Amino acid sequence: MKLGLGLYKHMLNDEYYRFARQCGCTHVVVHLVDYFNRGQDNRPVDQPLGGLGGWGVAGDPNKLWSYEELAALKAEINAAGLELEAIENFDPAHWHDVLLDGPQKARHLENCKTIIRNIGRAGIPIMAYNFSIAGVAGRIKGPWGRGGAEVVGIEGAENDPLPQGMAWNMVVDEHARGGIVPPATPEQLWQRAKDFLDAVVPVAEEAGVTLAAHPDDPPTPTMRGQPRLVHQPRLYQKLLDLHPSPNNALEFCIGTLAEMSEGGVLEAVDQYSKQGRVAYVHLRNVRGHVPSYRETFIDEGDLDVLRVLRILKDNKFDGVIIPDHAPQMACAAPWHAGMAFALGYLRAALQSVGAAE
Ligand SMILES: [Mn+2]
Repeated sequence: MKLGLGLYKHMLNDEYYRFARQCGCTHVVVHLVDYFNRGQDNRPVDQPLGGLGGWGVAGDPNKLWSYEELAALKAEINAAGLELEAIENFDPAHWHDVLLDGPQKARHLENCKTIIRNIGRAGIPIMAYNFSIAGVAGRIKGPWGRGGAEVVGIEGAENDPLPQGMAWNMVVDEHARGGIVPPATPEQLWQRAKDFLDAVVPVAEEAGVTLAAHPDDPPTPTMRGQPRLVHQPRLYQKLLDLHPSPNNALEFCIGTLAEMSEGGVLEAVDQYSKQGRVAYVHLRNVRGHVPSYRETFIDEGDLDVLRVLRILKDNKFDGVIIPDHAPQMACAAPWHAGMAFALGYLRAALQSVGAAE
């Protein structure tokens, strides 16, 4: 297995690439969406949080990620001695009506296809997405970690309705004139996911790109009054079964699986890695589960990380693992310290199960 680091858009520079290499990473996963763009209460010092107004303002709806910029990014990362494994998340500006079943749906499906083609042409193997109306919302943060480290968690779902002009916990229309996004039924949400996969899986196959789905984080059955797609481990299977193609795969977030209320996280790791449908892994630890949990340092919490790695190894997963989130540590560089701690632990753990590369 390979060790990687996820980098937010503002981290795409040589200093962060060197930091990743120094921590033992061979790969990076890149976020091209600027989650922090003009965010009211969301600062770029940690994983994005935000309040009811969301993380920030989504990107330019008319400017898709071009082949040229993706190829240049890959070249820059390769020059730093790293591989670019995946682009994580579409920009809600480019595909919100795929999620909302809105009036621009046909155009937004074409946007997704164009981006997938550009990613494939640039030689980037994976496009990861999170098919979620409300997105990563409703989380709280406090000094609840070991030694008072700042961590995120939840206390119940945030079901204040999603206002018009928001999707995926970002602002997609700053001029929306009030009202709420009508709540979908779970059946409607699954139909939207099927419409999406029907449209993009053939394009991904042709482009040599693996599509990788993140589960809903936090995995509450609803968020902002909207249903969630993958909020129990078994629902990942339903998503895979919508399309048998190996290009329909998973951005396998084991921390989120551990937060799910039905449990069975180790069985889920076995079930999905055995099918060869895990594109890459988010690995972090957590204490508790929906409706109340806290993220923790990777060496504590409810999840037996060494057992997870042994299962992945036994099932011949040889892709990339990234730490996903880490607690903020008390020093001048809280994000770096948290990630370095998690990566050091993961590197030792991979060596101890005989799966380091
Ligand atoms: Mn994750």
